Amino acid sequence: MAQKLTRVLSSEAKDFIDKEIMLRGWVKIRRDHGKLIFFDLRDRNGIVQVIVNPKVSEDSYKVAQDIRAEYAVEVVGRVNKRPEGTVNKDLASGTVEIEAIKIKVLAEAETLPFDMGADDLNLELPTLLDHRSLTLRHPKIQAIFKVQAVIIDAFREFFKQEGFFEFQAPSVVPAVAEGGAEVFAVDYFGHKAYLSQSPQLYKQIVMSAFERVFSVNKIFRAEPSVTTRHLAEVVSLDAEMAFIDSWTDVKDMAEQVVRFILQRVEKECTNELRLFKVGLPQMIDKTPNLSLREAQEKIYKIKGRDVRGQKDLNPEDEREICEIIKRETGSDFVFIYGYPTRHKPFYVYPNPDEPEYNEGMDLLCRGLEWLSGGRRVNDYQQLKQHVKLWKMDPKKISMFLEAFRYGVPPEGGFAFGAERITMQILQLSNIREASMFPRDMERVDERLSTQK
Ligand code: AMO
Repeated sequence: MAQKLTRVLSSEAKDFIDKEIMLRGWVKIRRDHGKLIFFDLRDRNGIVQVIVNPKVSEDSYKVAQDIRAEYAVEVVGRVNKRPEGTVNKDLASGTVEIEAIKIKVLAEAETLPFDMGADDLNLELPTLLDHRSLTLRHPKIQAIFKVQAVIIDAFREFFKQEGFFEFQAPSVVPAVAEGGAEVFAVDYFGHKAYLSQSPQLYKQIVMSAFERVFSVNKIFRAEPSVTTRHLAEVVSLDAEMAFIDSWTDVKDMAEQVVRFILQRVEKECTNELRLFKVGLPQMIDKTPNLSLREAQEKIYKIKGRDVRGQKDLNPEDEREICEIIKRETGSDFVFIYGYPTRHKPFYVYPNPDEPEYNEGMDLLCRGLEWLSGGRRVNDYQQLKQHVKLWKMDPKKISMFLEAFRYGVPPEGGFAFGAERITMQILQLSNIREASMFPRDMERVDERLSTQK
């Protein structure tokens, strides 16, 4: 009996020249040239070309005549070096092709609702998302989530190296962490609860015990507006650190983690970046930082738009300040700090020299906010005072306050949205493309119910 071949992946085929191998995957495109049939076989790490020649295998030729796009197949074949001039530099397997000896259909596929074989899918966003189970198979769509996986993994790796402890925050919470009405209420065994807007309060409690903590959590925002940069469900990458000297320690840590993420994406996602024809955002030696008022002043002076005195930057301001900083310094990133204290959550630390402004910060990149954070109020008395000023009920937040009653050193932290970073790195025009199953005002997968 012939020995069963172990499966070889498409990208490894080039190591088996003149040998027989077995591949498994999906048929991407089939081209019938009469005397020969060609198809591209896609597996989890790439694509390889298969040639079916009736002179080599009559049976394979018969099977290949009937297979269509997205059939799952097993191919036993001989690895041949491609003739000079037919090498495909865009493929890891581009120097070889597989001459089919035996083809087995593992699963048939019905006719596709659209062409999956082209390099770009060119579908409208609703179609792309409605057919996620299919569109996720496309290499360019897969590239988005490969980049995202590297971003999240790099975030984890960086903080582990820095001695941060990973924790899980709850998703069902009794209170609103960030303020505002943008929350989803849930009926929790007859009590009112919410889907967490941010692990903020939990991460500060956990920090008070573990000193340095991070989490990768889902957060939920009932944003009533439909924009290209907001989702209702976000992967939030959070960190919090104790024993800081100043808010700038938090800023520097944020800068380091972004640098680390970009380095890993550059190293591990060359093909993905090439598919999207994008270069990584430029991070210079020291990322510029400006106070909100300095940023508004620059916008006024350079762009002639007077937004001085506004409590925050709007999307147009964010775009303009990034443009200005890019021109002045070459940096695609800029930190903006010092927001009006009373317009931000109660936990943000007011600047002791100018308490109307706080030590909160945002990191902007190419016109979009990537991250928010800053120093927090750690003094128990000051925190109690803030609770009062923000008109909160001290009893309702006493679990949080308890941590600070028993000695919490100066501390701070920040959070990124994983989809925002992915969207920006790949320069996607809509954040929904950077979420496998995006949630927004209009979308919750209606065709995924097990109810009768
Ligand atoms: P903030 O609300 O600014 O801060 O959120 C932090 C980061 O999360 C991402 N983000 C979103 N991404 C997509 N859609 C949304 N609706 C959305 N909302 C937020 C952004 C944003 O910069 N507790 C603070 C963080 C901290 O201070 O540690 C917070 O949640 O990238």
